[in-house]
Amino acid sequence: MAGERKDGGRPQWQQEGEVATRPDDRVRRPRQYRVVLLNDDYTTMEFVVMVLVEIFHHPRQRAIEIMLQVHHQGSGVAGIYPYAIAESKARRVMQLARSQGYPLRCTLEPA
Ligand code: TYC
Repeated sequence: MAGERKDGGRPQWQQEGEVATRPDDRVRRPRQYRVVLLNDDYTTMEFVVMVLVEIFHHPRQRAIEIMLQVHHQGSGVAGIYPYAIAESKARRVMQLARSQGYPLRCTLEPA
């Protein structure tokens, strides 16, 4: 019959008699976001290390490395999470910083 298709109109990855799986599982993975810490001249190194340990659960030695990366390079990745978690951690960092009088800032970047 004119216009009839053997594949029933299904996409190539879901032909008749085959299991319907996506060609690449990555398309189902929720998007991840980097929480990026920014350097400033006033927040103490110890406060940044404390934030990296308490909010991002890094071991102290790793927290010191990340803090020094931010201090020397201007920014550094504190962690990578789904959006809602990344946003919540970034908010907590800045609320805690403000409560102590520090200007520490962080931003989110698509990973
Ligand atoms: N540059 C700050 C200082 O010398 C330390 C610092 C590190 C501040 C990392 C912010 O995200 C930051 N006291």
